Amino acid sequence: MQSGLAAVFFFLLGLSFCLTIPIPLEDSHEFTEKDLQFAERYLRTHYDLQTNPAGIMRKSGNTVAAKLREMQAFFGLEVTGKLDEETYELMQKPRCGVPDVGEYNFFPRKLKWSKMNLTYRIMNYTSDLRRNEVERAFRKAFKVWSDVTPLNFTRIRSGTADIMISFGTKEHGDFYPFDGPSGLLAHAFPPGPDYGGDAHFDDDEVWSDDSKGYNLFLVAAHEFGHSLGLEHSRDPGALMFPIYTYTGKTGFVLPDDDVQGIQELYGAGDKDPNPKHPKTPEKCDVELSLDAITELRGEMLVFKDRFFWRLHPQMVEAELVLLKSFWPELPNKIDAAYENPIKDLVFMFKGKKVWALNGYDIVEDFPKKIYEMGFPKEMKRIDAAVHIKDTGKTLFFTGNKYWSYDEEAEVMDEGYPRLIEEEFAGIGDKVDAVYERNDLLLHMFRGFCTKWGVFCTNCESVPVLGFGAFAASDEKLSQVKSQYFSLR
Ligand SMILES: *[C@@H]1O[C@H](CO)[C@@H](O)[C@H](O)[C@H]1NC(C)=O
Ligand SMILES: *[C@@H]1O[C@H](CO)[C@@H](O)[C@H](O)[C@H]1NC(C)=O
Ligand SMILES: *[C@@H]1O[C@H](CO)[C@@H](O)[C@H](O)[C@H]1NC(C)=O
Ligand SMILES: [Ca+2]
Ligand SMILES: [Ca+2]
Ligand SMILES: [Ca+2]
Ligand SMILES: [Zn+2]
Ligand SMILES: [Zn+2]
Repeated sequence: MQSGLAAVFFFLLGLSFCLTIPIPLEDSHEFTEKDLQFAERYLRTHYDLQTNPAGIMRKSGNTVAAKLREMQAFFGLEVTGKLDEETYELMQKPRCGVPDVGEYNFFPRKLKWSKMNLTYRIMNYTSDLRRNEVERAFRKAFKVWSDVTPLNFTRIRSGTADIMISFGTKEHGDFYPFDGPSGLLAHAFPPGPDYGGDAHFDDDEVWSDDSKGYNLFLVAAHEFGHSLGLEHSRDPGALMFPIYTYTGKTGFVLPDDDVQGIQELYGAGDKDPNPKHPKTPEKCDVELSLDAITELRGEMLVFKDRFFWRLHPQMVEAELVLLKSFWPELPNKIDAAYENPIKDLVFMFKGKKVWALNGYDIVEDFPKKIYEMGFPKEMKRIDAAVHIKDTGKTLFFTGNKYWSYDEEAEVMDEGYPRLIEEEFAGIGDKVDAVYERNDLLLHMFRGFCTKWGVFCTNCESVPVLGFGAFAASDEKLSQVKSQYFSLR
């Protein structure tokens, strides 16, 4: 008995010198001690990683691995249970301080207010914005939720409100301290008495009413979702997704996933001014059509509305992310995209504009107008684009025609545009998206692309045209075509 206690005591003593629990690592990556401590803290804050001695004694590595797996599953990453570059990158993104695992939400699930008239009070302000800007941001944020529910929010200036709002830094009165600039942005408590419903904002952030720093309205709208009883969503398009993405200055519309969530708790209101709530695309939706496809440094990106799927060559599952989370300056939806691997650039098209991207960065002098590439001035948009590595040409599809662009000379080839129907008989007279795959075929998409093997294992792709055929005679071209069309 005595010695048992002593053992525990010494174990605890040992603990205080051993700051980091072993974190399983992906072999090829190197992390510093500081990185590992950061990762551990992240898992403790957001995934209820327990650092109690009993847990460590029994299965230290397992617990961390399990939490890593939980996190990777939440964000749709490859689930390895090991810390890899991608997982670590995600940990560093600015986010909400509320944990992602429901059971750890300090409280039981499905908490909600039992009344529809709720009050809020702004206890103090940030110096980053004028007072009326702060008030407007909060009013707008509450309206996001009252528009789709019977809830009413009334601001009071004294006394105790249901939702008390304050700005604080580091330790600020609860046991969930903030962390200085970036990292945790804010947190809020689910419905209940006292702290219940309250929302705290980290005043070490720079708050704004536009794209600078963090947009107070967007973060507040998310936090008030917690104040009303919502948990984090795995849907990267949802407002309740835990990671911050600036989605543009005007026209915020609450995504469908959040509407479903809040209406499950409070029902629908009768005054929704904008009943069109964007849905997040699903890759196996039988009615899915695509906006654009391109490669980017060995990954394939498949664009649809505000999103794209990332497909790593070694990964089974495609990861869905918001376009704005990668390229905040790009529009919310694009028409066409292609990669020029020699220049290490991806070109994206929307309307009459084209952007050149080097990784995350927009190349200087872009966006440009597409007529600067040689398209007629009156052309309104490009439907699809693909770069053929073998020939150095890029094909642009627009309406029922296509063009060939010489990447090296940076001019349009003579003799174009030609009719799509003439050269690619059978595909129809319009193309949504096209890409060249390692199988040396152009894959072209039009309308619903329900049969695409890269996405759904029970689907098959529709390969069209051998790429070598571009340099070959017309005779060869038609051979290759008929061969592949017969597969459909
Ligand atoms: C809620 O407040 C509104 C006015 O702010 C009032 O008309 C309504 O009766 C109140 N509802 C309840 C249930 O108290
Ligand atoms: C919300 O407020 C409006 C206007 O003040 C009122 O008509 C409505 O009854 C209120 N809703 C509830 C549920 O109290
Ligand atoms: C705002 O109020 C909170 C809670 O009362 C407090 O912790 C914090 O220091 C205050 N912040 C400012 C900027 O006054
Ligand atoms: Ca912070
Ligand atoms: Ca409260
Ligand atoms: Ca398109
Ligand atoms: Zn949150
Ligand atoms: Zn707090």
